[in-house]
Amino acid sequence: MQLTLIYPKFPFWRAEICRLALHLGGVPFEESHPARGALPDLERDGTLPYGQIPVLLVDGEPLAQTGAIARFCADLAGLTPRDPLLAAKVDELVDATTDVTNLLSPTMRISDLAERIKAREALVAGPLAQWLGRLDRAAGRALARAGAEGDGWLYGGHVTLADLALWGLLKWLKAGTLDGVPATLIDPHPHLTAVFERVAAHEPVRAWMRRYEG
Ligand SMILES: N[C@@H](CCC(=O)N[C@@H](CS)C(=O)NCC(=O)O)C(=O)O
Repeated sequence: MQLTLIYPKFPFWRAEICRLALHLGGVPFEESHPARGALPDLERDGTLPYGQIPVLLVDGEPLAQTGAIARFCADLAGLTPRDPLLAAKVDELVDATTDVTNLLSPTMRISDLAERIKAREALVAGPLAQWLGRLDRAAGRALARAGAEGDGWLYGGHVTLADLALWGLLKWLKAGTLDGVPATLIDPHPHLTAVFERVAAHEPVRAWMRRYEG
């Protein structure tokens, strides 16, 4: 099976969880890094069904939407829990990660710095704080249910898309590169912090991320 992930060479979580899942499972894939401004042309020629990225070409057939692509990659990689409920809980967390991202996405299009910061500060004080609380409680419940056997992973006792998606989202929020979003935002959330640190310390993930440092 020929797999080509279409996304810029940038470790944003939407693409990164797909790349990481394939990498962790030893599934070969290629990457195509579209130029800035190329999306309309790629939509016109049928490569991007909804005009958005990421898209995974599977033997030339475009698969869109982060959740669907990530689940497909995780299935190929053997990272999806066998228990259907746990597999669905993983999907749930990936979708929740998308919801949080969607809160911030409109602010990316605000060109005026002061306005962008104001919009993000309102999110940080309101909906973003509420969503981080929800994610922290969800992670806390999953970690408590997994117990010591879970080895610090949310579901199934091994790394899944749920851990990778949360880590990727938190890495973005903690980076200090989003004007108006303090890098300390996650500090009051112990379960999110635990998941973040568990993934960040996972050697195969560290090895993969070093590719962006060169
Ligand atoms: N619902 C899509 C949203 C993807 C999305 O918003 N991607 C951004 C880049 S991270 C994009 O394509 N933006 C350009 C646009 O929406 O026109 C998904 O879950 O994959």
